[in-house]
This record gives sequence, C-alpha cells and structure tokens, in this order.
Amino acid sequence: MTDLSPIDKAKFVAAKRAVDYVQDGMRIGLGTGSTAAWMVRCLAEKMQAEGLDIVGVPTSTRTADLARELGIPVISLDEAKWLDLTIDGADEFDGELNLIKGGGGALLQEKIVATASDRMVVIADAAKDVTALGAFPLPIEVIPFGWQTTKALVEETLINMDVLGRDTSLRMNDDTPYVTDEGNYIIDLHLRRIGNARQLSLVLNQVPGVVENGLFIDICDVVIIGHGDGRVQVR
Ligand code: ABF
Repeated sequence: MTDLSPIDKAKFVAAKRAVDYVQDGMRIGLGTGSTAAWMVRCLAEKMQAEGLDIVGVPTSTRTADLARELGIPVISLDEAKWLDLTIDGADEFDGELNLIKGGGGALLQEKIVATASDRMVVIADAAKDVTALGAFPLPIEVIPFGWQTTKALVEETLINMDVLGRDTSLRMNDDTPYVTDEGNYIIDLHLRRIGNARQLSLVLNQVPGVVENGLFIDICDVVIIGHGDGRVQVR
C-alpha cells in the first residue's frame, strides 16, 4: 500500500483499523462510498485469512456487488433481523460524533442499517472532521411525486431554522434527476453551517414527501480517523 495517494492511504488505514472490530459469527452492515469500499476489501481479506464465519448486509447495490465479488456472504437486513456492527463512511462528523451522510446517495439504507446495529463505526479521512456540521450539503431523500412542492416546503421550513444558507438543489445525474436504489430523488441543502442538527433532522422529516435526511444524530458510536501519513485516531 506504499503507492497510495495521501487521501487513499488515509481512507485505507481507517478502513483496515475498523475491521479489527469484526469477530467470528458477526452480522455486519456494509457501508457505501470509497472509504467503505476499502473496508469491504480489508474485511474479505480478514475473513479469508482467519476463516471467519460472517455475513454482510449491504447499504447499496454497489456495495452488494463488491461484497459478492470478493466472496463475502450477502444477506438482506430482514434475513439478518439485527446486526452486531455496521461500518460506514461519512461526509462530515462533529465533536459529538453526529454525521452528515448521503453524498453517495445511499443515506436511507445506510440509516436503516446503522440504526439496526448494536454498534456503528464510522471510517473517515481527517478532512471530514468539523466543529459544526453543514459545510457539506445536507442530502434529503424525497419521493418523486410532487418533488418541487416538497422542495419549496423544505425551503420554507429552513427560514425558521438555525442555518446560514438556505439554497437547495435537485441532485442530477447528467441531465436527469439522480435516482436512489429505492427510486427516490435527492435534494441537497446548501446550509453552510447547521446550528441545531438534532432539531433540523426532526423538522425536515415532518415535511410531506421527505423520506429521510442525511443527519445521523446519536447513531455513531466510534469514528476512526485516517491521516495521509498513515496515522489512525479512534474517537
Ligand atoms: C457513504 O460514505 C455516504 O453516506 C457518504 O457520502 C460517503 C462518504 O464517501 P467517501 O468515503 O467516498 O468519502 O456512507
């Protein structure tokens, strides 16, 4: 791994440290994103090297494809019923280990899987460490029906919220709306700084048409921070 760029080394070392939490017999939530992809690779290696009897519940079709390709047994969340551990990435994490997730468009399955786990371990490069959430646009998942009305209602809601910015944008995939694994759309909220993430998360999910938001409040138990020089911190 000496030929990795600093950012890839940071992601790799965090991912590798995270699989130390995996024990024989575990049911594991498998996250989405480039850092989580490193974790899936490290997990497959550990499973083979130690002959671990584990199963994975993926948080996206692309993670499911990678896990199967690497020989990790994949089952659905309903088959697993409950998970011992979920390891996933994040776009931002703050001092209380609250997160913004969803840059990869998988926030809904990620939040369901993380919540259905005894423990959630986040793996992230040091650039994701922030004093206040919000510099990264907050993704919300909305149903396609009446999405423009939903977007307008969300913007109205933001007027009374403790945020600096209030612009919103429909996430596009070239010239068509990005569509999630569940067939929904993503609206990104360009808030710049979120004063009260807990309150915002509750309020957003009350807006008709909003399925879920990318604020993970009181869900993450541990953050493993990777640095470009190979250092790892556990918080
Ligand atoms: C996923 O990890 C997403 O929720 C989040 O956007 C992404 C971070 O991606 P990366 O690890 O590629 O920076 O869980």
